[in-house]
Amino acid sequence: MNQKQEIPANTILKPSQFFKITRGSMEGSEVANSQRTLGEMASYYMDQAALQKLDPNEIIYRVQSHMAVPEGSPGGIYFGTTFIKPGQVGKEYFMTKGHFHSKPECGEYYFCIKGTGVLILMNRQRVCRGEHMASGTLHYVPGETAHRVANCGNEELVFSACWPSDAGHNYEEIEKNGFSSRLLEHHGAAQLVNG
Ligand code: PAN
Ligand code: ZN
Repeated sequence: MNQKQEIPANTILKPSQFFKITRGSMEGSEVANSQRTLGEMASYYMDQAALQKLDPNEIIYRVQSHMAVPEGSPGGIYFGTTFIKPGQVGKEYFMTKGHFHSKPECGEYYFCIKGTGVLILMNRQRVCRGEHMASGTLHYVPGETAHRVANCGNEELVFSACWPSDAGHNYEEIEKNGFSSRLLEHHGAAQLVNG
């Protein structure tokens, strides 16, 4: 997929990959797609009784990505868009799994295309903070910081990201210990709450 044919000097190529700015969607032969269902993320949510009433096959979020170099290559960068459905498991908003990077010092940019949400950041001391996301917000995720996004709006939340090709994803730590705070609905508003 990533093997490029030799291109004669001075050729001006037609674009082959596309990023639809207003929608965040990506198109092109090199765009990869993945998705996460509620069932795959069951252990991530607090309210297991509420979870049992929902369809485990429901897709909570999907990711499109363009990874121009093999995974793990030093010096490259990746680009992707995440689409998170609106919804809740009990009081907890639909969210991504969240992760530290396997190469923990690697940072990342997130920027919001549409919808509203909160970027939840947790440092190595397990202290969390949030940043509001809405169309046009730009977020820098520093190294050594776990990151997760929750959709607290009524429409799909779409954000794009750019990260180093050798950052990798360490999901295990979050799968085991979670984040120290959750984004919960309280009287109609989103709040970060310990637990
Ligand atoms: C993003 C995330 C994407 C999905 O591209 O991978 O939003 O979230 P999870 O990977 O936590 O399921 C990113 O942070 N890349 O490094
Ligand atoms: Zn990341």
